[in-house]
Amino acid sequence: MSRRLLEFHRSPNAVKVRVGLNFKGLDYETEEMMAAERAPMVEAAGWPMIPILIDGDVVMRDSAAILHYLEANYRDRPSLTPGTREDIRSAESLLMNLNPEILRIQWRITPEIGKPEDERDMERIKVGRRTLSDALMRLEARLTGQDWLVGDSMSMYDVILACNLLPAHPPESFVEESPIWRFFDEHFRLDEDRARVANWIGRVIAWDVPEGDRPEPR
Ligand SMILES: N[C@@H](CCC(=O)N[C@@H](CS)C(=O)NCC(=O)O)C(=O)O
Repeated sequence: MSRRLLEFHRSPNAVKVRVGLNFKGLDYETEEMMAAERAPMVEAAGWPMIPILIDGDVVMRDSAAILHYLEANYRDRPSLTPGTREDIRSAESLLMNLNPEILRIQWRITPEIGKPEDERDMERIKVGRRTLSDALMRLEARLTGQDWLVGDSMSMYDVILACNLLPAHPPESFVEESPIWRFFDEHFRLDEDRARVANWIGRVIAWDVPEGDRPEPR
């Protein structure tokens, strides 16, 4: 059975899906899409965005929906679903609180990324970084006594939130390959201020590597 992931390789939403597939040990091929040519995405899934997963006859779009799809349909594989209803609720409410703030900060600084360095509004960038660091204070505290958001193993909520926070702890290969990720590396890396959050992001993206280099699922 063929499984294909249409993606922009360095998109955090694509990372979420690769982490999910890798964690579950599901084989897949990736196809890099081009921002200037959206027809293949629209043809495959009826919208012009990645990630799109084509799993045999099933087509899924939207990273969180894809993770839910994998969880609901590959239950004999290692699980990314928290073990209790309380943990699911607690993780969902954490995401509901943090995600809008992360997105707001991202949107505020996005226009600066494309500008030549000497035209960037450095004050806006600094405020963005500080606001992000402040927004992560409680998460930093939560991760003090535990490795994962809820329970004692990685869940899809770790995958979603950690990948949304990739600008705070950018993967080295992304930084080497892309000016956008160099921007985040230079201005948004929070490894010192929010060390536990940074380490936790690292634990999640440790799954975005070739088979053989991955951790053991728990
Ligand atoms: N909610 C969607 C958002 C998908 C999304 O925003 N994808 C971006 C890449 S991260 C995209 O394809 N944007 C179109 C573009 O960059 O031109 C998801 O989680 O998958």
